[in-house]
Amino acid sequence: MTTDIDAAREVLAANDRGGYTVPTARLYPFQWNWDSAFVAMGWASFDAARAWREIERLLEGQWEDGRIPHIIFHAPADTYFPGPDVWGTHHAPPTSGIVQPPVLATAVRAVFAADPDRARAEGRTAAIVPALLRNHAWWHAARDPLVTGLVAILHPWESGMDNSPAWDAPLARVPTTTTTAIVRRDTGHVDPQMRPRAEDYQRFIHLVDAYRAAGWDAGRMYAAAPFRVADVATNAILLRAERDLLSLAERFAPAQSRAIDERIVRMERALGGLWNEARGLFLSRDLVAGAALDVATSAGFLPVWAGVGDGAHLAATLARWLTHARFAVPSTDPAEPSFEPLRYWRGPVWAVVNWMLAEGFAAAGEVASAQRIRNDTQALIGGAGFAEYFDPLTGAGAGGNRFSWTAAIALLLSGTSRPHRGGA
Ligand code: 9WN
Repeated sequence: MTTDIDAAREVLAANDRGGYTVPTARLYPFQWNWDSAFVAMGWASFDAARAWREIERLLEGQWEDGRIPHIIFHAPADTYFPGPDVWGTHHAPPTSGIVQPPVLATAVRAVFAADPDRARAEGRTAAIVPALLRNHAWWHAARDPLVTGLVAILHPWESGMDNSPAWDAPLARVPTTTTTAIVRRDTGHVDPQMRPRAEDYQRFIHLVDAYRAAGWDAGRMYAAAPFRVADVATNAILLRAERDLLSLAERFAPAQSRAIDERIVRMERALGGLWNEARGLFLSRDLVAGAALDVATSAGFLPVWAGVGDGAHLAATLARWLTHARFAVPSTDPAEPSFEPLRYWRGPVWAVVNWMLAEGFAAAGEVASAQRIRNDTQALIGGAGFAEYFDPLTGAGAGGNRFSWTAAIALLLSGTSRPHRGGA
């Protein structure tokens, strides 16, 4: 009989394209940055050697300047738009030119801990840590040039929460004109009602055109950006990744520990400053308008994953949200006018966000909230399979299916690990 664990492993195996895992067939036929970090942790629950390959293949896309792009186009596929020709980054292998939430250092630390072959774990980690150090240095230099303690995202895709209602106001400022012809493929694979709207795509591609025109140079992109936001999720994820990198650096690059520690102190203070008492939640900040983005989204809980914030207060806010939804954690507060239960990041539950929140609440001593989130995530996957995301009102699965990061989270939540396959 096939168990849920076997089924989750089979999803990863089916999406394996030779050392990297696509998020799902057809809809996302390349390697995505933050997907791969979660997926590596999933692989590590039963095949640590494969987990290391996932990370190393992602790092094949790292640029000289340290950035790790959000998509690595290892092999051609015509089922996704925008492809490498639109990005025009001239990197080998081809990549996009924007980034995604930096979960990678957290994943490396987790794989390092999970690998039963200690000599292999030591060797692989020692080789990877310099790349992580360069990547985090890039984040601070390129995206926080004024040393505020908060990094900026320059495109909604960089948040990984593409059409979050928190981006509505700053995105409205971005023109809908494009020099690139928009030929969407996503709406041929899944219900257009669930995807970002046509106007969102015009603005997304306007930004790609603008940054391509800036030669993908970090400084010119930052200066030219009509969309510049201190995303609470990206900052929480980077702060958490800095803590994980510090732990790795203490062993593998002790001379770097002090610089990482200084960044942590700066980020803790700045992230704490995004707290909004009225909402009982953290809010992202529009760096162009100089104003808080006053929309309650699940990103606003994520500082708990970075060890920042009052866990009890956040747990109370979550409990209030859940009086309007059956399943934790909706990506937008169901009481918000912009809440849409099935449209991508405007309401649906995403397993990766749930996992980070459950870990964060547990570490903050909010055990009941952590357990509620874990139970709901397992119930959603048990009921609807490894869907891309889930309706928080009905539990229905939506978007793509046989999704890698959902399978990876199922493995992490199952907490079981069977003997490793081993091998190098
Ligand atoms: C753009 C792959 C990615 C995720 C993102 C999710 C979606 C891409 C898209 O799919 O974004 O990067 O084309 O919609 O929003 O979080 O990494 O699963």
